[in-house]
Amino acid sequence: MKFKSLRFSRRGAIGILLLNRPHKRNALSDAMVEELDACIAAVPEGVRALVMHGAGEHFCAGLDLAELADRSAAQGVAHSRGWHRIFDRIQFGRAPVVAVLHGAVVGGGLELAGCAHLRVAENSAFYAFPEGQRGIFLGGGGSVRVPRLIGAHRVADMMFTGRVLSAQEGQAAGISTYLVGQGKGLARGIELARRIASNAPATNFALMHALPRIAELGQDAGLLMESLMAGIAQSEPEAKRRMKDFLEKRAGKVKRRG
Ligand code: 1HE
Repeated sequence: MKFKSLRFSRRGAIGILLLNRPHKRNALSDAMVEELDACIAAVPEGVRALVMHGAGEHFCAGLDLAELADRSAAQGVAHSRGWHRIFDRIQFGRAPVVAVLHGAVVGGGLELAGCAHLRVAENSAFYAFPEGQRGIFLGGGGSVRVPRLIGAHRVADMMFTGRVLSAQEGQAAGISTYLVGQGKGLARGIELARRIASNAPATNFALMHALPRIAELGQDAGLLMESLMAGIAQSEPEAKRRMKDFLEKRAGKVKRRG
């Protein structure tokens, strides 16, 4: 796959997607967002997990402000809906995504990171929604996805006051679930993606597609959907094989850490 602002490479079952516009701090131009869409659509069949990271000093500086030209309200809505469609395809695609975050993860960059299924942050990462200071609003799904990670009150604080969260604050708030040293993020991201890729496909499907929906449902409907998903997953031959492996002492136990 050849792109101008992205690079896609493959390591076995892992696909590695690099935001590759470092001279503009990986700011998301319309062309780059279209390329993201094309890249996700063309992920080869054998790729079972993706790692997304950014070239240069930063993960992503958000919307390319040079393109925020004279849009009418209707054009603004259409533009935002375009991002929603594409970011939804990342979140609800075929392969889970591990985002590796470093440097600026701001505006649309944080919205993009919010589409991923796991976030690994290097200690250089920082998070902000400068939209609040630029006189605009979130438009790439950030007001839906990021409050689910850190709460609407923290998103509002970041936008009202221009507050910037450090990597440590982002970890404590729930943006990342892994925090690693400078330059260690990609290796950790690939290691986690390999573990994800080794899961039964039905498990990864359930985690990507059922769990976020169940979490939004009321208890009755949620429990029913959980039962449906549980029934489907456990009836797969792969699940039966994995359970038999455990019972016949061929599979690893859960071990205490450290
Ligand atoms: C950009 C962008 C951008 C950098 N659009 N060109 N996002 C923001 O408001 C964040 C704006 N960017 C920054 O605050 C800083 O650039 C960074 C903290 C990300 C990086 O700082 P630094 O010192 O490493 O780089 P720089 O010198 O500021 O930028 C290098 C170049 O990238 C420079 O261009 P040059 O031609 O002068 O070399 C910058 O203009 C360019 N650049 N960020 C365009 N964002 C769907 S709604 C989503 C709404 C949003 O995302 S709003 C938040 C936008």
